[in-house]
Amino acid sequence: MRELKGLNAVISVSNADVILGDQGWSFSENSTHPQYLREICLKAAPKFTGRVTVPVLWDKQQQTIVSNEFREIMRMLDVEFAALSTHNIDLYPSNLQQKIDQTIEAIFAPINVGVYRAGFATSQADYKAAVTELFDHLGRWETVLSKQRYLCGNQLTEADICLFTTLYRFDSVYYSHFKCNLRRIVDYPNLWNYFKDLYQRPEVKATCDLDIIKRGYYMSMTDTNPNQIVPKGSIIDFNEPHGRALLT
Ligand SMILES: N[C@@H](CCC(=O)N[C@@H](CS)C(=O)NCC(=O)O)C(=O)O
Repeated sequence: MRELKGLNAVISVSNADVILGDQGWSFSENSTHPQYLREICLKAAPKFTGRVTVPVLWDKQQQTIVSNEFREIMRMLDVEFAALSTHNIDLYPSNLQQKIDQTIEAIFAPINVGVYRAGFATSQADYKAAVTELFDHLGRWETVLSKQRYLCGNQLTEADICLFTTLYRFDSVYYSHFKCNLRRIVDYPNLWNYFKDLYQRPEVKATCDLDIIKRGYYMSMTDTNPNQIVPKGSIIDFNEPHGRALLT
């Protein structure tokens, strides 16, 4: 969202280290702020003892956390920062707001969280329920995307950003590491072309790094992957033609 809205000069980014260690998220290559995200969170909430998660939107002037919730930060960058945006793009247009909210909600539990429910399941029944629901919902969006270019119609919206993040990791991480292996995204003609359509936007591509993603998952989760071996595949060409412009 930061790239799409052209907010790079307004909001800086500190990337956490790739591997999530015992002390939580760290910033070993950034000397401009504390080494651990927990220390940063404690500045905002000194009594906090809960999970420290990324992303965090930090207010440098007030020295506090604005938000640490994905969808809320996405909306803030899109709407609250609109006056500072250098790109003329609105991903939450007033005529589609209800549909966008419903779509984001509809994909969150079964898809965005569903892959984690499958991957972290500790019983066959929980795994089966999560995987069944996940692929059921992917199948539904496959049908929707056979008729329209984007999730909410013929323009890119916040809902597409939300689905993109899961689709990007799917074939290389969730399919094997999280056992979401009924199908790959490349096996769904519409989802796959839709994905490439989003990926091939320069602002989207600029934020993507599959090597970092793979190392992050396969090397951090040592209970499921104790030898920290990062698989070589999948061989995927995200730059293939997508043909989606025909739908608009
Ligand atoms: N409430 C947050 C949760 C974010 C979240 O779970 N982030 C993960 C990485 S994708 C994390 O930081 N996990 C660290 C941990 O669980 O220790 C949101 O939905 O935005």
